[in-house]
Formats: sequence, structure tokens, C-alpha cells
Amino acid sequence: MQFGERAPKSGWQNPARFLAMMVAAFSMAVFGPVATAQEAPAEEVAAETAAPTEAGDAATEATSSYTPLGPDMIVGQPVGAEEDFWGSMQFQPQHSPTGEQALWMHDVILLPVITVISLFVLGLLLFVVARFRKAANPVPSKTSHNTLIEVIWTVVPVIILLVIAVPSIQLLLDQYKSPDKDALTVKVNGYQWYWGYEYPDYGMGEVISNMMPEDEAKEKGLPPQLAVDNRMVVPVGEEIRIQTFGKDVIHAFAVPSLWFKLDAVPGRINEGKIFIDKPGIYYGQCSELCGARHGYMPIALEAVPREQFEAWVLSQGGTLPSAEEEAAPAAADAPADGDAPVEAGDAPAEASDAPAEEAEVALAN
Ligand SMILES: [Cu+2]
Repeated sequence: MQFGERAPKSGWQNPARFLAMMVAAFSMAVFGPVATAQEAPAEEVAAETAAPTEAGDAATEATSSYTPLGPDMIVGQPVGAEEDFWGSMQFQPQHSPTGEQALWMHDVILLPVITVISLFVLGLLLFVVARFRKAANPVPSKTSHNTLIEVIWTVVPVIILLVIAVPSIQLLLDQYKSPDKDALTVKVNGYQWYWGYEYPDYGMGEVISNMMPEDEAKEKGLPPQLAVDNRMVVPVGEEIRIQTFGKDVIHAFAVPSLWFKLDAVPGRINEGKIFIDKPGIYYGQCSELCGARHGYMPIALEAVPREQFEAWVLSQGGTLPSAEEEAAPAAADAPADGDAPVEAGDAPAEASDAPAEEAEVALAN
């Protein structure tokens, strides 16, 4: 469903998407209940999205102030089996385009295919056990070849794999597409055992994010062991370039509700992109066993409208790139004549000749 909705323009021109849509239509026809069950939450999400956007507009007016989002704005969070048994056994609802596409792939293609094949093979086994048991079939057949059946059991799996491959490769390509050239960059540093967030374009220090003590989290109505003291704040509805580093050992930056997981490896930069549909708080955890307190370095990502994000940057002592750009042309005008620095450069050269002459004099003596 979301897969088709996401690409209304290219749906009919792009053969891969067209085939995927055909598969979706077929799957929905055959597995209708699964598909419709998925649509209902999508509508709820749309309804929910409308409300925070209004809140975002209100925030636009109050540009200068930033207040961290409260517990009512938690969007991406795991649920316990006691709260929601089925929900706890499924993927978290997705809030990024690739996440929606991946969840669609799982719910509409993979699960139905797996279920049908498993039931079919189980049925065949039960049939063979019953039909060809010794009592019912005392003299076994000596048949060893049947060309028709052999062709069928080769060709049918190939077709099934092709049907899976088309949307799967499309998804893989989308997941690893580079972010926009001017996407906001966040450097995510994994430490034993906390996270550090750097915003190289905003002239601010690293934001260090530690797990919030359990009592404090409960007091504030935030989930214990997921809440942090300083969240990673990013603008909503924009591409964000995430670059991960391991500052000591390998960590992994993972936020399930945004379909994002990227290793943070010492000595190399890994890069991925995030696009968040909806303002709110998204929780994740380190997903690489990194030592004793691996389980206590949660990730809390806060997506807010651009104006709120900029207010946050200013509250952290950062500067906005737009302000720098305005200042930059003025600075560029001053050395535009250009000759002055060059002359200044010549002077030291002359000055350096002097000691050489002195040295010659000294040698001559
Ligand atoms: Cu870690």
C-alpha cells in the first residue's frame, strides 16, 4: 500500500515499480485481510501527523525559544507484550520512506510467500505420509523420473524468487542511496558507553548523550533505559546525513522506527541517511555488543520543525550557516584586491636573505 502511494509519478513508467505494484495487487487480492489490517494504522498515522504539524506552526512563531519535547510526543518506541501482545511481536510502525517501503515488503510480500510455501510443503508431507503409508500402499512404485514435475518444481521457485527480487533490489537501492549534497550532517560518535553528536556545519560543540537515571525518567514520564539527558535533535521532513564513528570499540547506531542501523567502527566513517516524516521522539539502542554497559547507551532522536531545530542550535551555543553566509561575502570583499598579502609574503623572503648574507660574512671572516 504505502509502496504504491509513495511513488505515484513513477508507478507506471518504471517497470520495476509497475511489477511490484502488480505483485501488491495480487497479494492484496489473495491475502486481503493482511493488507487491509495494515492500512488502518496508516490512516491513524496520517491523522496523528496533522496534529503535530499544527503544533509545529505554533512553534514557528516562537522561534527564539526551544523546549525539549515531552512524553506526549514519543513516536518511535518498543512496546511490551503486556501492553500490546501482537504489537510486541512485530516491527515498530515506520516513520521514514524507506522504513514504510521495507515494512510493506515484509508484510505484503515476504510473510505471505513464506506462509503459503510452508503450508503447501506441510500439506504435501501430510498427504504423502497418509497416502503412501505401508498399510495403504504395500507395493511401492519404482518411478524415479517425471519430466513434467521436475520442470514445474524448478520453474515455479524461480518465478517466486523473481517476484521477491524486484521490490527487494529496489528497496536495497533506496536504502543505500546517498543523501542530498546539502543535507544536514550529523556525526554520531559511539563511546563506551554513551553517544556523542556533532553538527559540523553549525559551529557547536559535541552534544554528549548519556542515559537518564531511572528515577528521573519515571518522574518525567519518559521510558526508563531509553530516555537520555541530551537528545540528538534534527529537523523533520528533511534528509539528514548520518556519519558514524567508533571512538573506542565498534558500536552500532540503530533506531528501529526509522529503519536505520549503521555500525560505528573505529578508524572509518560509515554514512547513511535518515528522513523523518513526523515530529516526535524516536528511541533506539546501541546494536553491537560493545562491553559491560552496552545495554545502557540508548539513543533518543528528537525530530522538530526547522525553526525549532535552529533555536536548539542557538541554545547549544552554535551558529546558523545562513548567518555565516551573510557574513562571508563581507569578509571576502576585503582581501579582494589580493596584492597586499602577496607583498607581505615577499617581505619575509627578503628578510630571510639577510641572515644568509650575514652567514657568508661570517664564513669570509
Ligand atoms: Cu555500544
